[in-house]
Amino acid sequence: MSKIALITGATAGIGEACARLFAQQNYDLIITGRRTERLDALAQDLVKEFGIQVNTLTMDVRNKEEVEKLETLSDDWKKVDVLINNAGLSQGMDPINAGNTTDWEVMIDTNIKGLLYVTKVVSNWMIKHKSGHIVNLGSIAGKETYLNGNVYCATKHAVDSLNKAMRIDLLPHKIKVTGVHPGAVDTEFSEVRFHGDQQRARKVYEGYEPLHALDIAETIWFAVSRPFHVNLNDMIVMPTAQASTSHHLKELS
Ligand code: NDP
Ligand code: 8X3
Repeated sequence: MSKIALITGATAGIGEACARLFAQQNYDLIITGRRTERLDALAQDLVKEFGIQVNTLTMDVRNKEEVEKLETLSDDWKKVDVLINNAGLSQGMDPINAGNTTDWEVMIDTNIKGLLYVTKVVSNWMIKHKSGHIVNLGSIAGKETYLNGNVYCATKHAVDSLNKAMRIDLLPHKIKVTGVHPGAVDTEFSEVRFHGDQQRARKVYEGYEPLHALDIAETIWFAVSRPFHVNLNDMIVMPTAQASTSHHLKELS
């Protein structure tokens, strides 16, 4: 078997771009997400185009029992070299007093608890095999807080903290941990945030060139392809036209 990467949230956006790029680099893949049809279509594409092996697992990272189904993979597939903890989302954008508590729970359960459930399973495999690299998708929202971003920002601050914690806890096992913190990336992210309102979602990326999913996949690949003695702890990646979560230079593009 070639090297193996496990990518959560591979049915769209950054996760899908990572799957394509790692396949191109001859990695075998475990791809996960809730939308089975998309997982199957992506797997078929990658096998056909790159001749790699792909294992798909439909799972909701919020559901501990579903995540634990990872343990049913064969021992060969558990030799995961790279875990990309990418599954995540924002839902809603309201002031704290008007926030939808279901949206809050979805974000907390997905972005924090889901990432933890997956990490617990896969880090134990990595410990057993005495190597591995975990890449956590944080966000510029985990470095800054912006108007009405409250709970999403809090979940990504938690990811930032867990990223540091994992690096300490997993140091004795020689497992690398990298945090990747993008600014605006043009994916399905805003459509999900605004509950399917495509017009509102499009506006987020209007008037400047945002990042594309491939930009983040390439950043992750750069981190993963460094020699063993080099670890990129933390990578903040912004569109050139975005200085902070609230400052965009619309004339640049
Ligand atoms: P997309 O909406 O395009 O993709 C999100 C992926 O996460 C999908 O594959 C989705 O799969 C998966 N996902 C969401 N919830 C769950 C769940 N409960 N269980 C399993 N999978 C889930 O967004 P992006 O590609 O932009 O987002 C990827 C990551 O990058 C997220 O963590 C996001 O917070 C982060 N990020 C995004 C930025 C942006 O501007 N786009 C900027 C900074 C960080 P499915 O629906 O099939 O389950
Ligand atoms: C996504 C980027 O600025 O919309 O994490 O929070 S932002």
